[in-house]
Amino acid sequence: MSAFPKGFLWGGAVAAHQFEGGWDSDGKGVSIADVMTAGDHQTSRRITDGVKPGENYPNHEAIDFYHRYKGDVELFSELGLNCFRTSIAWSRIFPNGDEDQPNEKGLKFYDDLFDDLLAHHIEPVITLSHFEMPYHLVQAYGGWRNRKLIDFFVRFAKVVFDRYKDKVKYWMTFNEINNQVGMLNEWSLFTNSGLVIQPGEDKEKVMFQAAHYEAVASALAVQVGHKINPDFQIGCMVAMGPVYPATPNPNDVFKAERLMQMNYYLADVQVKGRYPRFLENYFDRRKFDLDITLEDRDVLLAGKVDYIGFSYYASHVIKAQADEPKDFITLGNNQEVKNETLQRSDWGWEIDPVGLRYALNWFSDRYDVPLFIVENGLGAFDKVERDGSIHDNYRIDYLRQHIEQMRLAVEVDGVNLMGYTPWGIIDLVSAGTGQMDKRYGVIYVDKDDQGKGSLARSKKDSFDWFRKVIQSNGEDLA
Ligand code: P53
Repeated sequence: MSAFPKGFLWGGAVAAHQFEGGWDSDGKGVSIADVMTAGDHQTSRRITDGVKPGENYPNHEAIDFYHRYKGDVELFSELGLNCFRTSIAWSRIFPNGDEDQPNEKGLKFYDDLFDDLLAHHIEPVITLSHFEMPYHLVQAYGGWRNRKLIDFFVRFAKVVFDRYKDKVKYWMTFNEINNQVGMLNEWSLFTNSGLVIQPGEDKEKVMFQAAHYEAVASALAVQVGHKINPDFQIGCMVAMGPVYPATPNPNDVFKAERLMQMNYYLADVQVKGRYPRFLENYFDRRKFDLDITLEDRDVLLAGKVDYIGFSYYASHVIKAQADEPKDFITLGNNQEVKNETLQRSDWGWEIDPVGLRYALNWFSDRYDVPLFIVENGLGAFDKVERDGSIHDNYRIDYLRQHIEQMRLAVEVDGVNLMGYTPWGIIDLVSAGTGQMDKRYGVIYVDKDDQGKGSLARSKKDSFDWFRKVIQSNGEDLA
């Protein structure tokens, strides 16, 4: 007997802008992902002022799923996935974001994709906004700093909920909505909210305002969605990286706890429908004077999500400073301490399977809603052997150890878990670095950081391994 319930969702996760390509096909507008260049280990991605000739934009072609999806869905089916998490590129449906009428060709693409998935008994799990808002909304409105974005988003949500109401049951509103809180850097402010901070602006205040409008938009979408189809399961999506204290010194312990409260306040807002007290107090003390109306508060309460979707890659360790500031802290503003008990990925992400069990328990204690692990995985270099095979034992080990912990959380801790969709089930463009060679997939794609390659797909060793895991409902991890 499996520890996992019957109907447990086993899938793979991707995001439109990281794998579709076809960035200007069939009327699609420019998205914020289309103006981000490729970076690497050393160099960050740059945000250009529109699409500029001569720059390398890895998302423009990505892995060309837009034109190859039928073959890829065949592979997903062979792998045995019973669900598949992707996102709808907002700029395919509303190319500029502020139109009254949607782009029919964009809608048609997802009709065809969802039909194809369903024909293969693969349930679509759909994120509405995954780092890909229309770029025009940045240029003309300043991104989510502007309250008007709520209407544009809700219009988009309503159109796709209506259109796909009989094809899609599982939804999420904003991908990793809390990255901007945890990192508070140029990249996260842009990818989460289309924010470009102007000289003299307080980025913290701008971020909290944008995140508030997003939370309101999410809550309105939840209400609209449930009206359109009461069977919809609509979740929030947060990035989870547990923060541990470096020592038992209570100052370290308290700092780690405060970082957790801060990093997950957007889960409070979306699951409980209200802000946590410490943050309300912080807004007051800082005199931010945010535009948070009484109506907004009603909307938040009336639009609580049905479940928490979250990503889990790594954990963090933090130490209090001698002159620790009393107030706002983000992980991004703090020196992280190396966790000597853990190994790191090639990109320096700490590999912590037990942290996944910790995370599941943390969410479970704090929020009484089902949980869904919608991203997890190891970004690594893969070597293609002369016969074309790829022996990615490191990836199998990573996934096995995480599934083992997930299983303990379900079996021993009684966590209510809906499913597991490892990230980048097919190799795709990294969000953080824009690289192709930071690979997560069990399906290899022949394309490198320079954009060269045939785009041919092939199976890694992890493909057969994961197929057996799914077939045995998580029992056979050998
Ligand atoms: P990449 C960290 C940094 C960048 C994106 O990340 C992240 C995270 C994890 O919190 O978010 C998610 O591609 C995101 C995906 C992304 C994946 O992590 O930088 O939802 O879009 O690709 C992995 O290795």
